Amino acid sequence: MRIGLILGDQLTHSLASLRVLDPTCDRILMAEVAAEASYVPHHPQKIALIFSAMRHFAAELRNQGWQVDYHEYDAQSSCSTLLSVVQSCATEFSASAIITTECGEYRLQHAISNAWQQQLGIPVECYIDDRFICSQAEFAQWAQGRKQLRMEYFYRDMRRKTGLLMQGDKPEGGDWNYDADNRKRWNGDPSLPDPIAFARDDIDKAVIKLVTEEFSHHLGNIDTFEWATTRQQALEALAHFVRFRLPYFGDYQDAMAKDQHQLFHSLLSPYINCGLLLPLEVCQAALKAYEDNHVPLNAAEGFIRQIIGWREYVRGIYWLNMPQYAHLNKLGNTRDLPRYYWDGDTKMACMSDAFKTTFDHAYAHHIQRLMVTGNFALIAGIKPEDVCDWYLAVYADAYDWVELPNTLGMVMHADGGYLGSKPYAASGNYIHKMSNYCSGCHYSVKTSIEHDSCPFNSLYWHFIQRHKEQFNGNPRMTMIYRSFEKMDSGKQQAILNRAEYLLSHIDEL
Ligand code: FAD
Ligand code: DLZ
Ligand code: SF4
Repeated sequence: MRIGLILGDQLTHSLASLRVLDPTCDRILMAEVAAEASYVPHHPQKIALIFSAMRHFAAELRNQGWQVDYHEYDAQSSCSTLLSVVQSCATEFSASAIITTECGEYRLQHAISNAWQQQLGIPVECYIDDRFICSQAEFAQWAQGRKQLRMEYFYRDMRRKTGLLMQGDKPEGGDWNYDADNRKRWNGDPSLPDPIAFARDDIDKAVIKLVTEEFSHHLGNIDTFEWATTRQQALEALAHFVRFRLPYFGDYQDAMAKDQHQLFHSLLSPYINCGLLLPLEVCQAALKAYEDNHVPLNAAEGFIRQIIGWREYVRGIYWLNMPQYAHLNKLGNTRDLPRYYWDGDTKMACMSDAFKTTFDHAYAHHIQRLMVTGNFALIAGIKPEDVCDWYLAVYADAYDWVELPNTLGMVMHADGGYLGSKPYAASGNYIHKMSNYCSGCHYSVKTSIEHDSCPFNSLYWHFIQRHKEQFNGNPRMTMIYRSFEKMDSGKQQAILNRAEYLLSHIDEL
């Protein structure tokens, strides 16, 4: 008798390890444990989503005839780690082996592959997680010998591999990428569809009660929990997105609007990451909508690129470079994360809205993460490890393998430009162009050196100047340095002084 361990982000019926196990003689083990639920202070909604989805998945497996041992969360339990639960189950049933599928996170995979077999005294087998389109080995092969890794070229290979939006060996429509069409500001038209809502069953209710009792000291509200917790519901969320939002996804992909956290985004990442939805089936749904003339090419391509492009690319980068990647700090940042990342209380309207949606929904869309809270952390020089811990804690979709490259690489440029060629630093002007935040803000986006000037404006130039040595030679940044040099020296100094003042009063902004 073997034990198949299914983790909280492996809730997929076609999972590799489930395919090798035999329901007539093997057992499945799933466990809610303190070690996983609190290695960072996960948002209560993330814990509730995982626990409830795990319980529903266990029930589905039982209905299919599997013998499932399910360890419910108990703060007093002597089994507070996955290893201790596995050990106790293996002893109880005299298991001959433990069967696993590759973990998403290095932390746990490292422990399983290096220590578990010895600690348990029985073989621990680990199967490749083929829910991903590109395996770790395939990515390593792709990266080998390249001077620079660029998502765009990787993405084209994934298009060729999957055949998504391909006409023979040519990209559909003639171009690989329609990003240039995806930069519209949203002014209320087209109107937003109603969000999808799900009825709560007894499992959801019990989990929400448990999480409220045990994890309310973690940052974030649980009362606004709206997530799907079964595959069936996640499929409904996918269909709802494709029907109502995908048509506009491309055009408004970079837009932001106060009190509108979803806009035309899918909110599917938590389901894809925990296994309720498969990345390929999500892309196929978008492709079908395009083939049915329900959505334009820039929407389908933009959406598919995020999944078979960015999502697979960051995973490849993660596994190629862990564990050292997590400690990179190539810009030498030393500043602590400002207070408002934890309490949301700031006069900066864009930041305040991003924090509110984060705490209320365990979600913020990509541009809020990248160009508001991320951009601020970048230009203010916050320690990358602190920023990464924050992003890992606060989002329902956050797992180290996807959060870390996005935060440390894409946002903080702490890998020195390994993941992306140019830092995503921007002044308030970018936020003003893409949102309606600035008109309701305490600060003025039009000025840089007054007492009420937008903090992003002077911090942006301070960032550019303090990292002149790193970026001066970057051809994509030549224009930026030229614009600063064109300012008279009095203005330059006033901007840098204002930024210095803001940095020394950072918690008060
Ligand atoms: P949509 O805008 O609808 O996009 C569709 C899908 O594309 C997403 O569901 C997701 O699966 C995928 N996707 C889009 N962009 C990325 C990306 N850059 N990397 C990987 N997948 C992408 N995404 C996570 O899944 N988990 C994280 O922990 C995470 N942390 C991030 C941290 C920072 C600082 C930044 C800038 C981005 C992060 N992202 C993360 C990427 C992206 O912001 C989210 O995937 C996206 O906001 C999820 O919302 P959605 O499902 O509505 O996405
Ligand atoms: C995110 C999460 C949480 C909050 N809790 C659990 C848990 O109790 N049990 C479990 O198996 N998985 C959990 N997860 C997901 C894990 O963190 C994830 O499986 C590992 O990090 C490996 O990627
Ligand atoms: Fe954000 Fe600056 Fe605009 Fe205020 S003025 S909303 S701080 S960009």
